[in-house]
Amino acid sequence: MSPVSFPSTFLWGAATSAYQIEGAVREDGRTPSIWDTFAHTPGKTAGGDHGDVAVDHYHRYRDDVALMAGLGLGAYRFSISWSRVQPTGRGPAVQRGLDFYRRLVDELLAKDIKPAVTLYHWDLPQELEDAGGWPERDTAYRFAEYAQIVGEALGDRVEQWITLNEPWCSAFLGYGSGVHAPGRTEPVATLRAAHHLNLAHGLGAKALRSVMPARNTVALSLNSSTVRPLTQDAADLAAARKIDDLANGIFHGPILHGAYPESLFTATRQLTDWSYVQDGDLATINQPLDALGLNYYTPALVSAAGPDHTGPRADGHGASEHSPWPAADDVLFHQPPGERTAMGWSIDPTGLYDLVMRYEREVPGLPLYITENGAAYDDKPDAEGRVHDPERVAYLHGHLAEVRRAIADGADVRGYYLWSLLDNFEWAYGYEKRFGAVYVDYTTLERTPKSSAHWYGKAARTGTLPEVDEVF
Ligand code: IFM
Repeated sequence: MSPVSFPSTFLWGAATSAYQIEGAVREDGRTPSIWDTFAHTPGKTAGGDHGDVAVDHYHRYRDDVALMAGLGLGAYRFSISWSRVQPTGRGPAVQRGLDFYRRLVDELLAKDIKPAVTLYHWDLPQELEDAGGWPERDTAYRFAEYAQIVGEALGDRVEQWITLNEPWCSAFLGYGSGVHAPGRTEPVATLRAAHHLNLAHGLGAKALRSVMPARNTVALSLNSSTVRPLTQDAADLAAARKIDDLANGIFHGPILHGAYPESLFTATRQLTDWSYVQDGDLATINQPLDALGLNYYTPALVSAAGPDHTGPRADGHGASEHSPWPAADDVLFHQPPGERTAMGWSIDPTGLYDLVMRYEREVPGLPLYITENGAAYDDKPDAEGRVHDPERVAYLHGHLAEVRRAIADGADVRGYYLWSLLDNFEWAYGYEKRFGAVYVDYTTLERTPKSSAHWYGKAARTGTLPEVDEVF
């Protein structure tokens, strides 16, 4: 295989999120988020796992930054815990909470690692959920207030800003299938939540810009799906179109183009009249963006279910008798052929290429970042304590090569954030699924870079992908 080189300005990063790594859930004024509540509810996470300690990044952040610096990474994407900053989800900020992020950013800058802040990675303050959560409009205004506070505190030293991470998961898994916090299973609330997350993005972007230097960039990260029809039959194409609207159009439509797809309204008409979309909302949501973040893991393969189908409609988003997809009982999800990761997700790097090229065409001129990509495997240390993860190296190589192909074909992809820097709390799967390039021993919390970390570090330092079988 020939070497694959990237532009010299390409950003090589790693990503994490607050609840998945920080721990210290009761320190310095932090209060419970919906994930604290959910994870402590029996039966909601594998093994009853929770983020109380997680990988203790709150206390070990200096070591974690040093690890990144040692590998040669140029950027780090992390999220802010809202309830560390505003324990009730409203009102004045707790400076001790903000101070943690000031220290983290200073540490990153001192090591020449560019910080990228995500404001919301799924951990809504519990008090806001008690007031109705994302299905309620007020949550979007609360988010704007929070965005302004964080923008004021860190806008002088953080240039890259991301409002929301994967709002699809917040809405569809949190309020639809209930496999994520807050665990509600209400189809209409799912669509209301999606709209209010969109509104929060627009209001948040405006709030950030009102307090930050103009050089800073504002984006959001979407887990945009590559949705493939099982066949080219009209019914399967219609099924793919419906899922594309519910996965992509519901966010990209208003955010990038200022309108929801008409076909989305048609498909969900039996559930809702969308009257919660108020005058002026679409203009607010349709803020100019400086970049778009794409998170990609696996494509979706769908077909029409047929009137008599009664079997499972599994879509790889966790076990629930409730579908995350409102008004889509007529759609079936299929396991794509080929190899899978430990999540059961099929490995298809061309899905990333297709996604990038789609958005290059849909929003030409808008810089793109891969803000998450990676894989879970059942990693274990060998007798010498080393962790070899050739499958992850192959996964990263395959996907990065497709990013490079997209760049060669004209896509403006500026950077890539590996998910994830460290093994961490994988939501409903608890600590069972390891996504890290760095292995964490959950008894001692000791960190050991896996071979993929060394492989990726070399890619970052040289701007060229090492061979997949290079030994580290
Ligand atoms: O761990 C998650 C992350 O929080 C959001 N994107 C997908 C990852 C893997 O499931």
